[in-house]
Amino acid sequence: MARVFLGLGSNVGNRLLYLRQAVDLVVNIPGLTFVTISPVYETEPVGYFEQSDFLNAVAELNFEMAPENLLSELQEIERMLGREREIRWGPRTIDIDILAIDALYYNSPRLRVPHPELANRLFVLQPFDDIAADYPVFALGKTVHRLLEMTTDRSKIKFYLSSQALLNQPKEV
Ligand code: A4P
Ligand code: MG
Repeated sequence: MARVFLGLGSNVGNRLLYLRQAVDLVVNIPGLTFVTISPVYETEPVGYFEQSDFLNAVAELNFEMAPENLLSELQEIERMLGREREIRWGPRTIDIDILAIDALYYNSPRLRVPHPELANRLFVLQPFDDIAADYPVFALGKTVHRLLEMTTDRSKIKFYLSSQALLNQPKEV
């Protein structure tokens, strides 16, 4: 059984609904069990600025499968939630990134673990710190909390919703 942390982000349409649906689909992947999820933060876009603010959260799960199979499952969920979006809005209703898996360092053309941008993103590190401050990201030689203290990302993020309120959100509108 391995421990995995996933980063979830949405900035199109009903962002909270997409987050809620993504969590629901993720926890139903066979071989995966839900452990916890962080609060939701509203975050200004990092990288390219001509887009709306994101809602971001980090989830912890246990799983038993090959990392690339997990990625395939997550990409299938992105497609499922994205399909609706393609009709209505254009790109990016939900993004699911694998942030870290136990002490694994993994580097293939399809998958890099830990996520290469992990240390540079406040919108990941703050929710990650909320649920697993002491988790050692071995490949980076530091705990999540230390990475949060050290990051140079100064983009704006603000608390948006508790994890309990997220889990109590309706899964449909
Ligand atoms: N891939 C490699 N490693 C991983 C991993 N650890 N987890 C590959 C997930 N995927 C991984 O991802 C592109 C390819 O990365 C995949 O085919 C997979 O094989 P994608 O999700 O299809 O495309 P993307 O997300 O547009 O690209 P990228 O480079 O992953 O972007 P990011 O890093 O996900 O950033 N600002 C705020 N505030 N909040 C956000 O959530 N997100 C982004 C997207 C930009 N700015 C943001 C946010
Ligand atoms: Mg991505």
